[in-house]
Parts: sequence; structure tokens; C-alpha cells
Amino acid sequence: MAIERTFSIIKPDAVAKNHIGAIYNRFETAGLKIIASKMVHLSQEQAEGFYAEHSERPFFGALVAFMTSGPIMVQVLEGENAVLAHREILGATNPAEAAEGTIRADFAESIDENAAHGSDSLASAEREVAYFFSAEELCPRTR
Ligand code: RTP
Ligand code: MG
Repeated sequence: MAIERTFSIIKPDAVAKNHIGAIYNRFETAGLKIIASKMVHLSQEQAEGFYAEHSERPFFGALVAFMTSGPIMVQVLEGENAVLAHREILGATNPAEAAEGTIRADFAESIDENAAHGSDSLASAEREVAYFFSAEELCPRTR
């Protein structure tokens, strides 16, 4: 299996509810290693740029307003099949449809405020990691 890197956000709702540690625990329990991490409060421009692929969707304005409503945690996760492994522990976009025991099932209230983000492909992961982190900020494990 391939060792991959993926990009993760703990969204403003989950940060506000003090779920950072619980969600980090889910990553580590799943064997995903946190190789970079920081807290940021997105500007309007940063949020619009990050979600540019959704700019024509009806929920875009609400999504940008939500993502700028408070600080977020951004992470790079590394592990076997990290992109899919991370999406699996996140659960479905709509927490009402998310499998039992997933992050969105346990920590999210609605499709609009769904606790966390995960890259949907290796190509997205590469773009999203670079959107928030310089190469020097990534700390792959040496032990
Ligand atoms: P994410 O990018 O946040 O990991 O979520 P995702 O891949 O599961 O879903 P995506 O289609 O990329 O949508 C991005 C975020 O937009 C909000 N959304 N709202 N009201 C709606 O129908 C709707 N659809 C999507 C969600 O917050 C979703 O996470
Ligand atoms: Mg997405």
C-alpha cells in the first residue's frame, strides 16, 4: 500500500466546541500521522480561494461565511492510503448520513456545519497542502 499525504481541516464548529483533541485522537487511532498542524482564522479571500471549485454552487456564500466564522485547525496527515483512510473516518458530508462512529456522525450537527474536511483525491491533497503549508513546515517522522 502506498504512503500518502492528505490535508485535513477541523472546521469552526468543532473548534468552538473543543473537539480538537478528540478529532486528533481519531486520526492517530486510525494510524494517520500528523506531520504539520496550525490554527488559522481564514479571511474571506482565503476561504473563497480554498473552495473555488464550489464557487457556482448555491451553498457557496454560506460555506465561506461559516469557514470564516472562527478559527480552524489545518493539518497534514500521512499514512497508508491516507486520502481514502481519512475520508472513511470522516464519514459522509451530511452527518445525518454518516456511518456510526465516524467524525461527522459524532461531532457534526448539519451538512453546513460538518466538523471537518478531508481532501477528496491525491491531486486535491497536493493543492490543499500547498495552499496552507510551505515545504519547510512539513515534518515527516524520523522515528
Ligand atoms: P469537504 O470538502 O468539506 O471535505 O466536504 P465534502 O468533500 O464531503 O463535500 P463537498 O462536496 O466538497 O462540499 C464542501 C462543503 O460544502 C458544504 N456543502 N453544503 N448544503 C449543501 O448541499 C452542501 N453541500 C456541500 C459542506 O459543508 C461540505 O463539507
Ligand atoms: Mg470536498
